[in-house]
Amino acid sequence: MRTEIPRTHPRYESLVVREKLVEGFEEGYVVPQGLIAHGRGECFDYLIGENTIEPALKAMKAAAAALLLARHPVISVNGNVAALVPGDVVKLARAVNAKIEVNLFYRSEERARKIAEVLRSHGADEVLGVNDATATIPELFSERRRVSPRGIYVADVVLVALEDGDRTEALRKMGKTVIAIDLNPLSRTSLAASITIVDNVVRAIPKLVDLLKSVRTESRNHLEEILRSYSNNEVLSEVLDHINQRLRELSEKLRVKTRSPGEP
Ligand code: PTJ
Repeated sequence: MRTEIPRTHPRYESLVVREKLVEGFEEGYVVPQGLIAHGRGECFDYLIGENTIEPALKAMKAAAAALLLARHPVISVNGNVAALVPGDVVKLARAVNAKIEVNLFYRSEERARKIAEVLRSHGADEVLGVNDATATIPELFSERRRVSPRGIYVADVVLVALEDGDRTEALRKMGKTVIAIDLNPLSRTSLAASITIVDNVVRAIPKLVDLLKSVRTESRNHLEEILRSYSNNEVLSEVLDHINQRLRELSEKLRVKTRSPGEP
């Protein structure tokens, strides 16, 4: 870590996460826009309470079922994800036999290579999307359209984090199940994905790996039932209800504190 953060600092965890992104930026694989995106995420994390909330757990269960039932699952990795959770991405890929593919909004071959190196240094055997991003997602005009013909292009289930709405919509149009991890329940990605986990990627991926240990023992029929009964809109509504209720409670607490003792 470039800056030593005192362990006693009340926001130690959050500051360590920031440092990881700054390191990735200095090493040239996180883009400056990634730092801005993280700040946006932090703001939503404050609103949900910096915890994995019940609707996120519901979405994770559906995500675990979708990944276990998939024939060609792929985990898509960008600069921020590589900086924050490289080891957990490798663990998740192993747990569900998924391929890992680098896919970038601000694509350069040098960044893609660096991200693949980071993932390999955390144990990935194979990383797609570097030198082989020769297939194209139809109706998508950003650099994210470039994908591997052995990876995202043929995947039936794609897990994305800190994603943009355009690609999520384009992947859905291709008939794929998209699992998104996004702290903003109102983003186009969150609204367009098949399953949205509204949680910080640093909590969500390790929790998903953990959850898979129990979900993987379920029968195929039961996994299919989990997916059939899942409603992403319902889960997103529950996230908004959670934020709404939390803000009301916080506001009430402040009101109580400001009342003088004799006041009704
Ligand atoms: O590495 P590249 O070139 O692919 O670029 C990556 C970024 C993140 C810059 C690019 O995908 C981008 O611009 O993303 P957006 O459109 O800013 O969307 C990022 C979304 O992720 C926003 O909805 C944020 O609230 C959310 N977010 C930010 N940090 C986290 C997060 N969600 C989960 N965990 C986080 N730590």
